Amino acid sequence: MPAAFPKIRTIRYEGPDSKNPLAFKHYNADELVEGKSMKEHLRFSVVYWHTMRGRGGDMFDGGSGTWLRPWEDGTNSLNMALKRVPVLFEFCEKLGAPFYAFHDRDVAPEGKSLSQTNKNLDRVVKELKKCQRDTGIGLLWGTACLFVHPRYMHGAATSCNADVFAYAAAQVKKAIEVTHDLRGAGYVFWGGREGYSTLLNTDMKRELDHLGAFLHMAVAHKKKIGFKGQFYIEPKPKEPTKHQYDSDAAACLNFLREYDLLGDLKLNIETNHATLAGHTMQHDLEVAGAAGALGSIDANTGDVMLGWDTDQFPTDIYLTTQIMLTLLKYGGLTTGGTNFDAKCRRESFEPVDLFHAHIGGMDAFARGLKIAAAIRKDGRLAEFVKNRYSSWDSGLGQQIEKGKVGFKELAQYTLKLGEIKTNQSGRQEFLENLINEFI
Ligand code: XLS
Ligand code: NI
Ligand code: NI
Repeated sequence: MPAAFPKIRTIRYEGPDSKNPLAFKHYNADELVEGKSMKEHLRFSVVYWHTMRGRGGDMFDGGSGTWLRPWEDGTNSLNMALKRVPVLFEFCEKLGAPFYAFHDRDVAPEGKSLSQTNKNLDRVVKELKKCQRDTGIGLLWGTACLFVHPRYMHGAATSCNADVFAYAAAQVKKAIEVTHDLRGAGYVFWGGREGYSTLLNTDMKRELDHLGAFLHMAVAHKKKIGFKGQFYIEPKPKEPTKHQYDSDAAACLNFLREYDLLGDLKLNIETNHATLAGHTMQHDLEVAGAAGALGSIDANTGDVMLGWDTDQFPTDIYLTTQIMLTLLKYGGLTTGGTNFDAKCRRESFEPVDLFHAHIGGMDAFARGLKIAAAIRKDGRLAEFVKNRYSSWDSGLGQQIEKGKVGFKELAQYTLKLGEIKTNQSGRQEFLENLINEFI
């Protein structure tokens, strides 16, 4: 098969002074940061859905794609699905991305029946396996598309229709099996339409119970087939439904705790989803990290002026610095990765734009990583935070943390102490300036 990107050679690191748009200025795969290579820290991943399947439609007239993809023949056939596989791997290889991620229906088309669909998937998985073997590129995570087909109009595991729940279970069973077969490092549950458009027709409690039961079945199947990859749940508050049940990191954690699933799933946090929920990415990462559930990230960004999931490539150094500060604080990515759930703008319609987009995202994360490491090495930020809480390190604070005192003792203490005199400045502006020293 002829190369899909014949004019593009392997993207190399040329350093910050390079003016070559097809070179990395900051991402230097083997460079060590805090004793680990950038490649290991960042574990970049390319998504099949935007990179291979997107057409460049938009929110206004979603149907009209603009993207030029010379290797596409205009069909959603099995044959085309097979031809697309080496294109993805050529792209990842030239980019130097060690991983990719997919939904079952991105890689292979639905057939006339579920068994035909499964056969299509098996055929393409064979091809994916071969390409993985030839290139050394691995599967970061697989997932099932439970939101495009009209059968899922009311949701999948939270559908009002039990047959739809069963269909979704059959689909996810297969998707976990092929992810296992491809040695995927993880499997993601993103509740495509698990939510509601109106409460007037919705039994929320029943739907949540069904979602809990569904995930328990998935965990049981994972154990049964011996899949060792990490399960993740991906928060998102809205779009396509008015309200998605996995609305943010805190809601997901509460759900997992309530249904006794906290030991089995971590979170895959996406920037644009966090901002749609009214949080920063760093906020949701901190929430997940504090609960020991920080698993993986979907790297993208929204547009501050637009209220939907625009899935743009991240280029903001402040954003990537904050992300990397929190990731490093919680020990970094292990099974997870930096998965570019992002797409080119509709006007960026040439194949080379895919390279510009990913190179920019990888460089932004490499800079974020280096800046975060420098801030940590400098130590002033951490020291400030530590000192801010110093009243808890000894005396009364320590006794409270150890659970040695109650309201009675605290009231006695306070009556003796009188008014608080010891509050210190929060120094927000000072700290913002400090971060800017490193940007
Ligand atoms: C959609 C989600 C989706 C998941 C995978 O907004 O980000 O792409 O990452 O199903
Ligand atoms: Ni995502
Ligand atoms: Ni998204």
